[in-house]
Amino acid sequence: MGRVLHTLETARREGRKLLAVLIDPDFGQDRERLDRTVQNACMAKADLIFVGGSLLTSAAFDRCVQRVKELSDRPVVLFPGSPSQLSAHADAVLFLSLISGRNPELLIGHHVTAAPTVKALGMEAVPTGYMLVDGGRPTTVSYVSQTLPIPHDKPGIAAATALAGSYLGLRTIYMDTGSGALRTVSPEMVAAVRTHVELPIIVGGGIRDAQAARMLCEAGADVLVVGTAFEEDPERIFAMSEAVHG
Ligand code: 1GP
Repeated sequence: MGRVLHTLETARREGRKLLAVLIDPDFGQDRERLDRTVQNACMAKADLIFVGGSLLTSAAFDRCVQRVKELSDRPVVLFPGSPSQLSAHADAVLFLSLISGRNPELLIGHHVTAAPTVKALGMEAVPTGYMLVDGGRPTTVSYVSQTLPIPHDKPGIAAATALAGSYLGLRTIYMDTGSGALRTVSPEMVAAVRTHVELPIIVGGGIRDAQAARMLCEAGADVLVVGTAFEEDPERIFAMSEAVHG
């Protein structure tokens, strides 16, 4: 088993909560802010650094991953929006199947394109069931993926989808309302998924403060992913890390 999946499963077993700081590669164009975010993530003992986005508008993806890796003593994990978002500088890639959607390219198509490169790079692939949940407004991921998010108030659909993902052999479930969402996944939905699967549960989208982080952890999330809040203010990493780890 790879190091990142091992980290997730061990934390899940031991009841330790993890914080992942998400770096949008376009945001990485601002070198000073990127450096500060990664340095703060390390100082605050964030557990993982994710790099990726549903749409890239700059050509600096590989350079961004390289810079994050140079500065970070944390595992660097790709969270790719497309097969072009692979880099030899990362430690692992979330091998995402968008199981809440019915877009065949995002269920299995892109994976076929990406698999030989992942193998050639010798990179750990973490089999991940990605579930997009309505977060109050359309996000880049819902637009780009052309998929319908799971309704915010339907925890039963999320639980059934996650359970199907676990029967298919996926090793972790990522519930996301998308970057900059107005609402996070509800604690009720996280709790419903928690009762149906033993897998590590990753939750992201719209997490802006320590209180939201605590509620999601108490509901059963194992890993919280935060991007936008730290783009706005990299100093928030410290309070958020305390909330997740405390
Ligand atoms: C998006 O889960 C991530 O895919 C993080 O979302 O940018 O809203 O923190 P935010």
